[in-house]
Amino acid sequence: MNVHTVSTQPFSDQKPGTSGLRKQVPVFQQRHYLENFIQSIFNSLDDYRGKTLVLGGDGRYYNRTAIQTILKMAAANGVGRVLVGLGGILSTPAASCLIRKNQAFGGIILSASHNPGGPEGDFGVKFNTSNGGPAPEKVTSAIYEASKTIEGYQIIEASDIDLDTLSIVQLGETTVEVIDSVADYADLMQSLFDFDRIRDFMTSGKFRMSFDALHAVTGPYAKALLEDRLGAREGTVQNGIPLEDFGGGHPDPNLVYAHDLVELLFGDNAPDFGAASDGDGDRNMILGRNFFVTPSDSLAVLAANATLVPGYKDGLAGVARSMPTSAAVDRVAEKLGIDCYETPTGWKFFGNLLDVGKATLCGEESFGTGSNHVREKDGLWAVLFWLNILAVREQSVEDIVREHWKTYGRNYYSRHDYEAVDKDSATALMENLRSQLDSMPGQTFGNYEVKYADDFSYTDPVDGSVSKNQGVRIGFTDGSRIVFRLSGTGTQGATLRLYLESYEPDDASQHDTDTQTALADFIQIAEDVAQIRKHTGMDKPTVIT
Ligand code: G16
Repeated sequence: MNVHTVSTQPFSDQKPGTSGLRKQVPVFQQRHYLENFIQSIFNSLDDYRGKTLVLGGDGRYYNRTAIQTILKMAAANGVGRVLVGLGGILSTPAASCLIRKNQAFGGIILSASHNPGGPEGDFGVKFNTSNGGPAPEKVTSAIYEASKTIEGYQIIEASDIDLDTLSIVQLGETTVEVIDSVADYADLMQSLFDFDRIRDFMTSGKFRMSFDALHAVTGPYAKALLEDRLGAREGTVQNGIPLEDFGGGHPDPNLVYAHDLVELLFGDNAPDFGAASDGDGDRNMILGRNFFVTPSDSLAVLAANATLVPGYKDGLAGVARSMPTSAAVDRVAEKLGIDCYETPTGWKFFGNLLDVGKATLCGEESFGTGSNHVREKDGLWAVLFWLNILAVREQSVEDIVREHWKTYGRNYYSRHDYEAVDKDSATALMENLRSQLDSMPGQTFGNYEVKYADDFSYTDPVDGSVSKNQGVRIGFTDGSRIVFRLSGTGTQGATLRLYLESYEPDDASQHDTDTQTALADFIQIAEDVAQIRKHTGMDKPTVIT
């Protein structure tokens, strides 16, 4: 085998963020940039030689090039077997499923998630560990440390392999298997949900749905599951062919970027159910006819209805949500008498809770929901969960959510994003907020009294690790809340996220207010305490979800 050690110099910017290393494509195209990071992953691990690695990505620009390089580096570094998705395609949850099923030591997933793709768009590399989940902070820190001192990387000289044919080939001592990207994942879904019942419902003539894959990775998965296995009419899956630039769109399933689906569901003769997923298939948006389900409410509804679904019929061990996610699921947990955990933003923080069985369902306001079936959030899983509930309850999405609010109360919730803000200005805004925290408790703003104000810190209940500075929270005595944090996934400047939440108890007459109107007082308080306009130079958010 022809192994070369190529001399290189460290790059100073290879610190993984909320979800892997995400940069603009030209950054990854710099000489040795990708190779340095991949070698740093291998250098930070022990005990992987001779074992299995899962490899694939969301099909965005640079996916195929990177896969060929990584295969040759895996061979040079002594990986025993690499499972790579056909065409280089693997959704993030499918990769997690494969890692677990094949007892792989980990997976490398190539994706910048919901960020746009194409030659000027974003690219990313995530490393997942043997439980199938995103590498925890201690692993990403070790990779970063390795990237700061790297002097060379190893690669074999070999021809590119054919990624478009199911095959088993040798690359040096390493076996490379090009595998079906969809089958194992689809089988796992079929083991969790009542496919017979969903199929009957889907073909009953009483129900119509539309799924928008946004030209990203879920197209082939959604077609196989919804149209082939569940009998949805052909054409249910829109934009189902993954494209390198996602058709020029922004593969983020929210009200702004999935606008075609939103228009359809809010238009005349709308279908009963609409859903979309993101670049790498881990996010989801759920819509009913003329109705948007917030991700926080979606998590709460899934938790409250879990026993209707075969895979969860025995109930939930516990639930978990990220700190900025609304407390809607907390109220369900309280009623069910199960624990509810509040973690920092980032799916990696759910890993330990899922591994030791403290939580069964997890969710985030950023359109992520999932369970212990894999160790990633899972867009299509959430869609199938909703379909299973709809098939059993035979009510509209809106009726199900309204009944939920009647039982548990409504957590009005919204997120305001200020994108591409100057980094120093964003840091100054956060510092200014932090400097006010000690004096805030007891202060009143209009009708609201501050109960607590802090910078969220989390101690993992399983391994005791502590994660500090995870977002500034200002909580009021009536249960309302404002949270500020800077995104860890953006690639241009800084993105300020402002999360707003207010609680209206179980009086249905109070559940019809427009969300931004219901939150208007808190939007103003946020401006007063953080001086967002002054610091960002913007007079309104760039995205409201
Ligand atoms: C990633 C993480 C999520 C997180 C989200 C938002 O999602 O996996 O756990 O909630 O980023 O992060 P931020 O607010 O820091 O931008 P994805 O779908 O981009 O992998």
